[in-house]
Amino acid sequence: MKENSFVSADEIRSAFSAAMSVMYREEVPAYGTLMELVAKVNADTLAADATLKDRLEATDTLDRISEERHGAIRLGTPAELSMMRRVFAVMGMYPVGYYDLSTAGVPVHSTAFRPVGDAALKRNPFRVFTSLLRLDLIADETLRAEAEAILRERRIFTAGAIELTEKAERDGGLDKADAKRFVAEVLETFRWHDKASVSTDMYKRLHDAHRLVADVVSFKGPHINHLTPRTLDIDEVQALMPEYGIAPKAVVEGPPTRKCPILLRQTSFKALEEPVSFRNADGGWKPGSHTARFGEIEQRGIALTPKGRGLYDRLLDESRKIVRPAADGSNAKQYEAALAEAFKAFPDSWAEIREAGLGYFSYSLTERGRRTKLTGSRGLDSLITDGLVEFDPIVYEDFLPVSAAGIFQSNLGDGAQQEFVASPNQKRFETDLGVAVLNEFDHYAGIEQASIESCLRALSAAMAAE
Ligand code: OOG
Ligand code: NI
Repeated sequence: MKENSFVSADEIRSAFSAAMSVMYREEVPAYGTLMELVAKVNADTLAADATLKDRLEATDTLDRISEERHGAIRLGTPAELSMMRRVFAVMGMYPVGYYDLSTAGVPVHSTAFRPVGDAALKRNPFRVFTSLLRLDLIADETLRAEAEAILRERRIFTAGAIELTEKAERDGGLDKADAKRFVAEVLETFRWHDKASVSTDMYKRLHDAHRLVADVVSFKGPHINHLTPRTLDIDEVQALMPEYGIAPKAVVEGPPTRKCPILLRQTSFKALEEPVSFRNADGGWKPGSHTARFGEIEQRGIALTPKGRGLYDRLLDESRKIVRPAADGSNAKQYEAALAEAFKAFPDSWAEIREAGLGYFSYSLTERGRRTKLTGSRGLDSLITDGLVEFDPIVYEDFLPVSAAGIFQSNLGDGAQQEFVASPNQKRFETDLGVAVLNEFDHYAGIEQASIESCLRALSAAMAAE
């Protein structure tokens, strides 16, 4: 087969995220309502802020706004994780970052499968936050063995999905017809099953160990548990959710409201209680319910350097020492105030953030820069001072462990708070995954460096042409 008949990985990922969106809207109508609210708030925000609209147009991100930015799944076994990695690779999604959630009382560790590189992210940024259950954190050994046995029996990928993944690996891609079939087959893995694969009794025992254990072990597959569109004004969407008949979580996770957004802010509506039938010993079905699926929104800001991230972590920690957000929202106002107060120490202009080396920027030539010929070599700062080069923040494309824990917790119900011994185990995770995860900081530094080199090259090419 000729290589140029292959559909690009970016295109397969776009088709996949669009198909997931349609499926999830059908499965969870409240998610459709959230999407409508987000679209309205985004349109209002753009109409009121011409500068924001211009910058989004200039940095090529305006048409990405209404698309889903991420989803999440929870897997049960190392074999599922490593196969999932191969499936996502066909769509140009690679594991970036390691998140240990045991410290936050959730028995999983995670990575984000996402496109890497500026062009792929611009084409479609869809990512999947992927967690692997850690049965090693469950104390009850009998239950652990039973859960392992149940998970060992299930097959979360269709034969077609496996066959097409192997074909893509062998041939280096998929043609149009295969790509279409691939998306349809892979979608099956993420589908909701309203028939559990365990009895009510087993479900209860798993649930008592941890709600998340029940969510992973009781079903035929890792149903997508939320999708997340991007909003330009998360505070507004949070405030309007009740008017639209959806119940928001108590507080927005991440940094406070700022002029210059940093990292990631996210909130969700609480998971819905949905009807599920459980297996009877006599082969019949018994009605019950399960709570796992929700909708989320995110607002992304600039990717921070290790120095900036260190400052963020310290300030977040400080504010949480003063007020810990309660699940019922009773101290939400106090928490917001403490957070805003602590973050006064984080500069809030792009120029200051850049000068202090706290964030990553993408550099480009100004109109004047494009008409200018450079003689001799000049430093970046003086090119900026002279108005030849300008800079835009590079968007943070990853996740935050404290925020992820907050999202998990608000969707596990108030009684689910549980303590585990902190036990990050990135090595184990990578062994199960089959590869090492990529380092997010290297990625942003690479994009920044490439943009600087491209400016300098263009300026000296103009000089050489004279
Ligand atoms: C994943 C929660 C984490 C996020 O946006 O931080 C997450 C889950 O509930 O499975 O999606
Ligand atoms: Ni999420």
